[in-house]
Amino acid sequence: MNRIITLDEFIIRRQKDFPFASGELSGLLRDIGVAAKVINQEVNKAGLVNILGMNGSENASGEDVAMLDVFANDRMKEFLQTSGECAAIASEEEEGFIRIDQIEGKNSEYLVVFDPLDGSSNIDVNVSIGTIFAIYRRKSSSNGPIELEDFLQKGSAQVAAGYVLYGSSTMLVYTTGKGVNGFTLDPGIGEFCLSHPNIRIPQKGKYYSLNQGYYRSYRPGVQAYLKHCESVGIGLRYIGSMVADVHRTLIKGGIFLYPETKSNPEGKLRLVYECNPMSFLVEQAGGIAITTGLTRVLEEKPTGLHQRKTIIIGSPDMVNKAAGLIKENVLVNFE
Ligand code: P6P
Repeated sequence: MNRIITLDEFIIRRQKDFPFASGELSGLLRDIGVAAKVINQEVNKAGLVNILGMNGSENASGEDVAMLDVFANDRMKEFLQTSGECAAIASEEEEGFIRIDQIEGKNSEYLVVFDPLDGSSNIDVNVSIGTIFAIYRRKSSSNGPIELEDFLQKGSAQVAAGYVLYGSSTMLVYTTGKGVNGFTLDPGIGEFCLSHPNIRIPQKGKYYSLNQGYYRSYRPGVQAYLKHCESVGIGLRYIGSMVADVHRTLIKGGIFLYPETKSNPEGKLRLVYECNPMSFLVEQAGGIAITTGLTRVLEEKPTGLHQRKTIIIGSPDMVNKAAGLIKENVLVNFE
């Protein structure tokens, strides 16, 4: 039986990949791992305590906020603000970014962006939800304050990205740009243990994943791809929780799409908090992530923290097929 490798042990071992690493990035990843365990505790008993349901407020994107969203957001902020390893954070649940007072002598270069609980509309019906995070290095001079522009870097500038999936088991999957590794939480010892080393996305998969209910509002190229899937017997799997849908796509192969719709003409998912971290992970596992404009997601320059972006992400053969049909249909009028 192979020896258990915990997340902490793995992070420390991999620190040698960063010759000039001061241990800050390792510390940040460990802090996120602890926050994930605390959030997991609450998610797992959400049905038992009065933490389900909406808390009556709206987030920066004008969406109803669930009580568990607030709990997860508070925990992520608490662990990151006290970690001493990051200079500022930005949450999908908050309007703006939050500067962190540096501990005496510390001058951290790292920024963390996160969606504390993605898919929270599924909480009340016990469907998998997730936390998404990404880490950047500040661009502005370390003598001055963190600026908004530090958070509006292209996704290609991400130093690390990952997600926690609160599902049938709780998994943490992350990359620091040297491949993708997955860890499953062992509740018996309270540790994330290496369960999916060096994840590689299959060249193609059996499922496509998008909200079929919006078919009529998709552009002709996207509709052509859905017709292609139907003609060759590719099945539809859609959970409605990005972390769960992208995780299945990463492990089994497949394609996840959130194209523009009449109600979300720029797409629904946020570039900074959702599209960029997932695109970094999937590319690191050998997959492709593009917009419906056929541009690489990681090369899109964010114009704002809450900017939305279309996304087509997954197995190379399937994303390339979708891109080909979009290209062929680009001149067809979008009525
Ligand atoms: P729709 C969840 O609300 C979310 O932000 C993502 O996790 C998910 O992929 C998407 O929205 C689902 O959106 O419009 O299909 O309900």
